[in-house]
Amino acid sequence: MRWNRIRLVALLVVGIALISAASTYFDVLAHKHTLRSDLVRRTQWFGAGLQPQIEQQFGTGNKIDWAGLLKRLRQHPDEPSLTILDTAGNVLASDGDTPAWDGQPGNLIKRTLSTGKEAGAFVRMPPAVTNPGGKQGAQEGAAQDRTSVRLWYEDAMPLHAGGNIAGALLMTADAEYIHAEGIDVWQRSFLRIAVIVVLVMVVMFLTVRWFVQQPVTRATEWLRRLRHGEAVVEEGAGEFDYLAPLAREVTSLAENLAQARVAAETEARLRDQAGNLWTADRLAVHARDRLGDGKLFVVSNREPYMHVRSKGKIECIVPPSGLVTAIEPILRACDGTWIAHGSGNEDGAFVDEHDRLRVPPDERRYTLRRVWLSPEEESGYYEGFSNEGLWPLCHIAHTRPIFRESDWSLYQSVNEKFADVLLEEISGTENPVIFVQDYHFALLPRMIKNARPDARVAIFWHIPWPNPESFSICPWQVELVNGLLGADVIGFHLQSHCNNFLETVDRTLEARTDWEHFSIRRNGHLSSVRPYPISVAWSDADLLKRDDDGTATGNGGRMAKLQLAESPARKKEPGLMVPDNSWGAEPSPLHRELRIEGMQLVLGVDRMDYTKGIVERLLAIEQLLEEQPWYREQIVFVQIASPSRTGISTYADLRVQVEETVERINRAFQTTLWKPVILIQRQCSHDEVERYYRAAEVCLVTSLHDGMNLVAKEYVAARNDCDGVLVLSKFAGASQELRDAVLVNPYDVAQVRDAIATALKMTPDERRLRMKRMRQQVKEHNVYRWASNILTDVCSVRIEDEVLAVALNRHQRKRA
Ligand code: ADQ
Repeated sequence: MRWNRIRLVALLVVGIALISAASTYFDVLAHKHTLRSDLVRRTQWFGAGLQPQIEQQFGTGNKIDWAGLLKRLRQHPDEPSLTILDTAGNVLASDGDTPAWDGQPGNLIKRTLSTGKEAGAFVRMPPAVTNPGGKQGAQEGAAQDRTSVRLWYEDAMPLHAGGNIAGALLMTADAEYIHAEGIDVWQRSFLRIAVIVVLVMVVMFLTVRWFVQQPVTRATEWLRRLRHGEAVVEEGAGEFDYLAPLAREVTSLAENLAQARVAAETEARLRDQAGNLWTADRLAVHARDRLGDGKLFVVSNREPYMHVRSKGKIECIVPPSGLVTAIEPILRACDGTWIAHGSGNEDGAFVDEHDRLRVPPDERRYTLRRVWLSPEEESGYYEGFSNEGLWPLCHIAHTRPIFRESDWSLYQSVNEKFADVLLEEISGTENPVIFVQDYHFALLPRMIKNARPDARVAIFWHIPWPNPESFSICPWQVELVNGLLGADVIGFHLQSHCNNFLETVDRTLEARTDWEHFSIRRNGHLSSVRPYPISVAWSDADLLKRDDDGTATGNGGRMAKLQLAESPARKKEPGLMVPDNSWGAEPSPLHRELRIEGMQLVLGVDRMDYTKGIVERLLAIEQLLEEQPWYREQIVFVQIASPSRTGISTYADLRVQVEETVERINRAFQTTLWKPVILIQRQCSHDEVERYYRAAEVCLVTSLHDGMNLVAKEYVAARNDCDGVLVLSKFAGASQELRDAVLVNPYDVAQVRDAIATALKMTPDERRLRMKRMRQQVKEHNVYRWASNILTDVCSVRIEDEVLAVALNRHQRKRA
């Protein structure tokens, strides 16, 4: 270390010296060059002025007083000394200082006399050894050190008489001052440049120290603490801010490390508990075990990563959907492929020539294959047949389904398009496992199975399956059911949906339904029909906590204080009886942000969809405020509604109806400081929605009909303080599992009104007990378990040997 420092200092010193010397050398050269040119020019001008006067003397033919002439011509001692020579090079006269010139014509003079052209040169000679023409010069020269050599500039100029060369004029200028000035420049420049270089080095040193060395030292310390589990990821991320790519890599490394630690701890704990809890990592291991060499292919309408341009910037976003949470760990584990509609406005720019890209963008663990749809296809297949036809057909919400021939034909052709893409993707894979999502692809399983009987196919139907009478109004029910029966596993949320499906099959086409094993055999192929209640993720960190320890994180600490506190609003109306339900006296940050401190937040989170019962819950809030006035200025209802299927008129009408109802309630009850309903109509981030879940005292899920409803489970999962009350529609699939919610019939407005009041009045103990039980349910039946159950079932499907042989044969023929 010490040696390194010495070497560094030595290097700096040598470097500074070399840079300064080189730079000064070039300065001196340039300066000398300028001085020399200047001297040459001045001497030549001087000679040019004298030449005619001297030539005139040659022309007179009289005896010339050369010494007198030279005296007249050279008036100042600084001017070059003059020597006049005849054509043989003999000195006729000389004036002033001359170098140690031996009186013989030098090369310069010879050249001028022979060519008749002016010539000049710098020479080094001792001063005035011989001064043939001038006494004064000879005396001064003798006084000097005769051995010292000086620099001179000599210039020989031809002299003419009668058109012939009559002699030459030699001018000799002392150029020694050029040498002296060079030394002077050396001294001044070297010092100046050395100081500049030192200053630059000091600035560089400080820059490196402040902006590289110190942050790197702090970041190293942070990484060390992270390795020992003493720091959190966010703490150190800022250290690398100014080195963006490195920052991303190190932060993602740190995140992976933190996740690996949590996963290891969780696994250890799970083993210890011998519990039946599922995590993303456990699902990944399970998937690898089950799939073996096989690969998983997922097909869905919505893609897991979307490239969109917003505010002039391209972003890669994850559309909010529970599906990505559930499916991604499996695809990551087996490097599978997800096939989906490329619906982002910049999606095309991020795929290769096969329309594929690796995702997640910063990890690239599996392949996303994008399928492009024309506006007509989107409108007919997605908005038309799927959302105006199948969606209302399967939801009993009393909205009439619309079936158009043109939509049906586009639904078929888009299913074929996806089938073609899927077949292309699985062409090199033996025994692929295919997991199809939802009602957009009812025909896909049959198409795949026909082409690749060796593929194992599962489809999950995310919405309810209605009773056979309701389903029978669809003109293409046979084709839809037949398409679904191409799958080996058909999944629904609830057992009742499975029952409805089996009954529908019984009444629609030729097939053998087995009610004991819940399977259907058609044309020799067997499909199992099973309930897989979908769920939400449960954070690994939360898995390690127990809800019964009484001091959970989040708002948990708040609860103890709540028992003693009395809401300020309650104090100001002593005449009105509000039961002591001990809701928060200490407002959450969100309460403060919304300026509703001291009030209870009632929340709804939905897509703006008529099946979600948004208008019905608004009516219940209206009734509550009307009939139980003490709740005025006590509660605020926040409805977060993300715009959905906006191109369909039923959805546009619903939006108007919701906005009008909100306006009516606000107009009727609002005061200067209080607005009873806040309507937020936009897609929020997952974190934002979670903040609302954590702050809301009551969450309303009043779907008229819902396959499952993830909002109900998300609310429960977010409440790690074990507080909050869920009011839940009994027509939502989630009500089968969350029995501790306050269950309601959403069509009965008075019942919903009373349920909200019950929730607001519920004692902390009861809230806690109910929430604890619901949390246990969601924790144990989380989305990883959902995915693992389906995967287990589809992977254990037996493909008959003959089927495999046929498929293999066909495959080999194709390859050949
Ligand atoms: P959806 O009808 O879309 O799903 P749901 O299960 O409630 O309904 O899921 C909605 C998701 O969107 C939730 O994760 C929720 O957090 C999110 N969300 C809603 N509004 C939002 C907003 N404004 N901003 C951000 N996120 C928002 C279909 C079926 C359901 C079934 C699911 C899963 O209709 O019955 O539960 O599939 O299978």
